[in-house]
Amino acid sequence: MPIQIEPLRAALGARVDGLVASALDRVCRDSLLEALDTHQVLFFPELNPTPAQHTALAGLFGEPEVHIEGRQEDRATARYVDDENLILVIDSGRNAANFWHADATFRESPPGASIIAIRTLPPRGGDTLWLDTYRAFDELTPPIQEMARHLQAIHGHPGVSETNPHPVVRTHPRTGREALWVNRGWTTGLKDVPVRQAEPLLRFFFDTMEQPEYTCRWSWSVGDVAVWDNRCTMHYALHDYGEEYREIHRVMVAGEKPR
Ligand SMILES: O=C(O)CCC(=O)C(=O)O
Ligand SMILES: [Fe+2]
Repeated sequence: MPIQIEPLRAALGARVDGLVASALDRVCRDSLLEALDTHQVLFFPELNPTPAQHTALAGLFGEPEVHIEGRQEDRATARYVDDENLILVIDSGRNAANFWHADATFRESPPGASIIAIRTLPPRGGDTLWLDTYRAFDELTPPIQEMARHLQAIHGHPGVSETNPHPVVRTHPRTGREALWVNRGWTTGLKDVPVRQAEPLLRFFFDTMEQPEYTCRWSWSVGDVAVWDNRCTMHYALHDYGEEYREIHRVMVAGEKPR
């Protein structure tokens, strides 16, 4: 199946046309992975996958993982689309995700990619932003890059299941590129660095990362699908739609221990 890949007019991201959700077996997996490695986030307009097709699409990017809510308080009320708990329902009432983060970085091996389908949209608003964390690293001045390479960050949060240290600079296993890999959502400290030094350093990293120039933005139509590489991007779901309802379905695929 020939697919067309059109880069967005932004720092990262590409739109993929020509994919048919019912014929994923005919898709060239290598060309999709290559597109993800080049563009970091891919958008499939109005792909409208069924739950089985959603999981199958995710399977092209890695091994789908059973979805366990990070926050303990959310576990009892978590809703899944499928019996295997691979597809989590995320609604605007329980988790608006309007903060810069990569997914579940508090885990020892955080997910390698997330694949979401938008199912219900508010009448207006509800776009999502992604940010290029390779670029965030590349734009640091060399002595600061070198310092960052020596640091480990603590990822966790009161109420989430796990806390783990990860390198502040992560090397992508396929592209070999270095990304600045701390995020305001889950990074709480620096390993073996006193709070008084860690806090301003983390604030410096967050402030230098979170620049509009490093981002792309997607305005959703119902049925659109997005896939992002969790190793070299962060994202932010804009909550600019008040009390309106918004619902996405998410599959995550396994990643490795960051190095
Ligand atoms: O709702 C969105 O657009 C993205 C939410 C999010 O952070 C996620 O699914 O990981
Ligand atoms: Fe997220």
